[in-house]
Amino acid sequence: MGNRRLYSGLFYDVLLAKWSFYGLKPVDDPPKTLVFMAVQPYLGAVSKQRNRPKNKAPTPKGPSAATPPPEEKSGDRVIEAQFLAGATEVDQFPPPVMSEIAFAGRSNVGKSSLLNSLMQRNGLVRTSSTPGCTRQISWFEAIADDKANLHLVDLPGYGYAKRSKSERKQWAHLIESYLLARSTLKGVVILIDIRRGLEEEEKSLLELLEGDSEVSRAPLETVIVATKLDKLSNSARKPALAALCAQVGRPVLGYAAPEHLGRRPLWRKIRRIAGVSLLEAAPDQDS
Ligand SMILES: Nc1nc2c(ncn2[C@@H]2O[C@H](COP(=O)(O)OP(=O)(O)O)[C@@H](O)[C@H]2O)c(=O)[nH]1
Ligand SMILES: [Mg+2]
Repeated sequence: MGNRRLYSGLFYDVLLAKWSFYGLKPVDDPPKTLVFMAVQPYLGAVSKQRNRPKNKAPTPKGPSAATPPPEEKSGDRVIEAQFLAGATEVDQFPPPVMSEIAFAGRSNVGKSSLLNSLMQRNGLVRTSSTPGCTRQISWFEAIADDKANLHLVDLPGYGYAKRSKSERKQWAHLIESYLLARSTLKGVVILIDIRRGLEEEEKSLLELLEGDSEVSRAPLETVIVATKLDKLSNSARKPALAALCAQVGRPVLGYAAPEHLGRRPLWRKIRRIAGVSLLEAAPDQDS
């Protein structure tokens, strides 16, 4: 600022000197502040020029510099998720209009938490520390940032000892009607608590899906996910996953819902199974 005043003072003196050189005298002495205002834009340009670091080109101006690059749509981010329908009876099933991926596992295995984590929503699927709360099949819709649409289906938990025999029978009928006959069902994710390993219920579920039961739908893929990985120490995780892998005789994906650990590989896998993958060539990475 001091410099600017000095410059404007000098400019004023030069102006007066020029006038007197031509034998002129200013009729009205122009006030110094007016002269300062007149020369200020030039002084600004001079000081900007002086402050610019050497060897650095001036930043280009214009619309291209102001517009940020378009956001990359990886298909991994869920931009919309909602509850679609619930059914406790077969005749309440919604019409089969979109590829579906079902999630099965014993009560308290972490199914609701994993679904919330996958859909990147807190509390969309009700979680509970009391086993056996969910008695209905629930359909959810998740739309990814590349507009891919997936229907995720939460199956009621099994293996809850306090259920009556008739309730178990009703459960089996509901589940079997869905798993064996749903025309849009493309894959089933079976959740197993990493600390419990494979138990009778999971074995019979695999048998139901892959055995010679009478099915009226296309063949589907099964995915095994080990939940609550964070309950094990870092060093115990790998051996536990390897042991479960050997037990089920196929690859196992690990998951820890609180940290969303394992989300991306599972999300990409179910997208591929549902036939809405844009990422065939992209390698699976942990999130
Ligand atoms: N530490 C940990 N707790 C979990 C995880 N997933 C679920 N839980 C907890 O386990 C309990 C049952 O989870 P929920 O998702 O309701 O299980 P669901 O009955 O299979 O649907 C809840 O208290 C959750 O907070 C996980 O990955 N890590
Ligand atoms: Mg649940």
